[in-house]
Amino acid sequence: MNIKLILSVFLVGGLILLNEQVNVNAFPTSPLRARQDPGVGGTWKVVGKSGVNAMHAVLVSPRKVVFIDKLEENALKRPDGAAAISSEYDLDTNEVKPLGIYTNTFCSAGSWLGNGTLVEVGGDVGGDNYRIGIQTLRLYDTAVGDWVELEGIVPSNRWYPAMLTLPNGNVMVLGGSTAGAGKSKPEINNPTYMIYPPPSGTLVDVPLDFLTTTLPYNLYPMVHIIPNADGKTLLFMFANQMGISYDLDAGKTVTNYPDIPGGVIRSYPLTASSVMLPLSPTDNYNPTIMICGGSKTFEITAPAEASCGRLELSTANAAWEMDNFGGQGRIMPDSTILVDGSILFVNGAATGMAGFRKGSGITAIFVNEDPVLTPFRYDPFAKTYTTLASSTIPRMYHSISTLVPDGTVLIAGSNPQPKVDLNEKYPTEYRVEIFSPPYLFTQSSRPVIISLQSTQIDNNRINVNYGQEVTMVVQIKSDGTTPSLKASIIHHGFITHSQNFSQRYVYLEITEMAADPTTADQYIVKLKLPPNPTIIAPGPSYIYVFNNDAPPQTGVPVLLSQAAAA
Ligand SMILES: *[C@@H]1O[C@H](CO)[C@@H](O)[C@H](O)[C@H]1NC(C)=O
Ligand SMILES: *[C@@H]1O[C@H](CO)[C@@H](O)[C@H](O)[C@H]1NC(C)=O
Ligand SMILES: [Cu+2]
Repeated sequence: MNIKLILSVFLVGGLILLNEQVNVNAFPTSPLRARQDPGVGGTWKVVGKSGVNAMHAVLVSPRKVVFIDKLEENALKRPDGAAAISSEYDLDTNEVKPLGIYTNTFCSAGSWLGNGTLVEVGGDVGGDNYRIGIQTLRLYDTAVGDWVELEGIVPSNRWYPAMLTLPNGNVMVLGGSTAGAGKSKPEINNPTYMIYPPPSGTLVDVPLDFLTTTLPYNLYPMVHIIPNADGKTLLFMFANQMGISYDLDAGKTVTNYPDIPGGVIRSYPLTASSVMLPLSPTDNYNPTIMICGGSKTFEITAPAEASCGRLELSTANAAWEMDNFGGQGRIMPDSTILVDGSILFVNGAATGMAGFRKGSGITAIFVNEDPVLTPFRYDPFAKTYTTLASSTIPRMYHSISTLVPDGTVLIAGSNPQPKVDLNEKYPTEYRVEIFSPPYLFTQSSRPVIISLQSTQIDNNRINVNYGQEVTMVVQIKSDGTTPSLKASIIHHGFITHSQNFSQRYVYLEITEMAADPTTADQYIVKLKLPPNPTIIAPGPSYIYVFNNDAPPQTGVPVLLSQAAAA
């Protein structure tokens, strides 16, 4: 089953056909139709400065992104005068303000709790004006707008851990090492996971053998929830070249998938990126994982591999389907799911591995070289890559990319330096860029979402529940063609080191669409939210409707939860 079709509703001469179940065979093209304007590759614009290096990034509200760096001497200062290592970027003013982190966040991780609070865990040893952060857990509430640090509460050292939001709204922290390293080894491996808030009341580490099997390439393991109808907590875990599905409640491996072919190492420091392709109700959320990039050899002169694998996680005896990653080898790519369900592959390097510069000045050796400046748009239905407009700024080790609810992509960071250095060939990069994908330049009219559940759209999250049918009022200025709407819900995730903890894209069924008799160019659209939290994590997400490929002016921030018992 490769073709995923979305329930669409068509307006025929002002008459409305509701609940039209589209027959796969009767529909001539995939929902991501061929682009009308092949000449347009999107546009790049430098919009501001990040204040701290954007090693980690998270969209905290529709117009604000929080960056987290490692301990280093950034020019941006905290109120106490010390160099800031976290900042909040305002997409309207393009200004940054320092945030209050006081422990070292060097190579940590984050994920949202189901209640809408962000959790960030781990780091490294302390130093000037910063305390040790390797056992720190940090909380960020959008309403407060700053960090609260719980120092020393994490039971073991976590450097390079992965995190994800569980279907019950807790977060899981897994793996990493107990001390910094180029690659992991048995003496510093941390083959355990912990859950926060702890179900037993006490934070404990639980053994996870997979993290021993995959040594030494098991740092920042890739982990995703596998959608299922039973509401089971099934994890897809992948490191090195191996993937399994794991039943977290039973504590056992369910499936040992075949190794990804080709001998390419996918985990840190030969960093690939993993992405769960868009899920759809039309095929019962049949999950496909895609892992792209990496390298065969732990050598700084080794070329990156032009290789991706796709695997259907719930299909019996599924085999990896390999492709050539659009013909461009990359380590450290970022994979950002765009509003129309296509994947933007951006950033990274064509040689070497993740890591810092050795030496300095004319003897400097960069362990990642040959920055890849050209992004690709991948169409997950047609399985094709399209070359987009290039940036001019190398984005290598410690860079990020995140979707913004207005349909653009914020791209920042790159700091293959042990500490801030503005004079090297690849300096600490503070410039923030906005990439506007081609879908912002189509002829189709961009929808303006006026309200959801009768609540006007602003920067506040609207509460919605699994399985709920919600009503949206949408304005679509007539562009001479019949609006053709699709809808989705996106969890934007927490981004670091080419991973995106809990990123998820799910198409929504449009159950009804009718012209609003009171207002011209306005429509009442009913959407059905996914049935259970294995399909998309509870917590903050954004709902989008798009007209052909044209994204809305902005997606709607929601907090997705289980309905409270009546
Ligand atoms: C969410 O839960 C965490 C952990 O129990 C708590 O610290 C936080 O205050 C809660 N957030 C909200 C918004 O209730
Ligand atoms: C998810 O993480 C990747 C990092 O590989 C990042 O590029 C992307 O922007 C994130 N996705 C969203 C929807 O923000
Ligand atoms: Cu790092």
